[in-house]
Amino acid sequence: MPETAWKDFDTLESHIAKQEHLHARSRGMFSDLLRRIGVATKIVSSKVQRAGLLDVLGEQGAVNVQGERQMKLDVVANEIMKATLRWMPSVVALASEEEDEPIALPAKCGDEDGYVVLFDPLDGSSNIDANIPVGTIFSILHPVVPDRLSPDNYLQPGRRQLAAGYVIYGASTMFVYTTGQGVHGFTLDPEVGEYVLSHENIRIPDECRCFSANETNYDAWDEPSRRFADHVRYGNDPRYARTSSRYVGTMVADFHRNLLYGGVYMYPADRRTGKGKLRLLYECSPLAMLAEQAGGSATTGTRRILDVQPTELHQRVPIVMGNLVEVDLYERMVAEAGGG
Ligand code: P6P
Repeated sequence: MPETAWKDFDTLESHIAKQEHLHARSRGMFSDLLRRIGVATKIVSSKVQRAGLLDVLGEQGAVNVQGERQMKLDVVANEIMKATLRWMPSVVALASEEEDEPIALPAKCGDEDGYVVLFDPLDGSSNIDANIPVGTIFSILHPVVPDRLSPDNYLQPGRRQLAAGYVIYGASTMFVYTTGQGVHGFTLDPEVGEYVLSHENIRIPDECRCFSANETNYDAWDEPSRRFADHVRYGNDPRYARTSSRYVGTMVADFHRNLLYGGVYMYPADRRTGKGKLRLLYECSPLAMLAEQAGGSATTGTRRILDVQPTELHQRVPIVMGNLVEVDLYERMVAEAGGG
């Protein structure tokens, strides 16, 4: 690292501390919580980076609440997140994609000052055996009632999130987060063991370079979704002259690339079930907060993702997320078809 860079050696810890004043009631607990999420993800990163050498590849041999086959690393990452956060004096409850129900914790502080942490411990885990990037996604809320396990505390619309972020375990490990003051990215320096500020105030470029969707589902999409995909892929709009189809199958990886390059990610509802695949509380809401903070947007087609009132912990929603222009266009096409 060039000498000059050390002068500005801003780590996740120092950057979070600067955000601390934004949460006056937090008395340092907010910083502690974000730092602990950083610690947990460094541990997860160490497992992911050595996955081929440890007995953590392959399936766990169980099915989670989602009805999905658990990978060994799903379980490992989930246990690391729980073990790292469960002793936090400020955390009143945890909710995980890998847990059927939320977990109440014996927080020491008054519940009204506490935090509820929701997370997907290893997003895209089915890719892990092929060494394709995976990620951890987290969302932080304040509880709204004293009963720690009350659904009111976690069934909150995404606009009430205090912070949201993800860690992508790829060619490098990056921690990307927002507290409502922009989106900032930190690259893990394995020699130092610190997340170092590498991408300050990320803004999504106003160019739709990437179209990200599982296009084998095209025939199951409703008409506006098919019309939107055709417009971006085959239309004669010069805006899409340089647009390429890019789909990893890990939401965090597809989101991260589109955040830096510009692009749109879509996982519409299946026409038969009327449901989307991605989970609202610990996938769509946190990434939607990041998208909006970076100048983008995220919609179900008829509603801003951050305004969706959750009704159950593992609720799934359709989502189109990325450049503001594309999300607005999709919403218009849905409205023209009589949706919304
Ligand atoms: P499909 C991974 O299982 C995930 O939840 C997201 O990370 C990813 O974008 C999506 O599902 C992939 O789903 O149906 O394309 O395999």
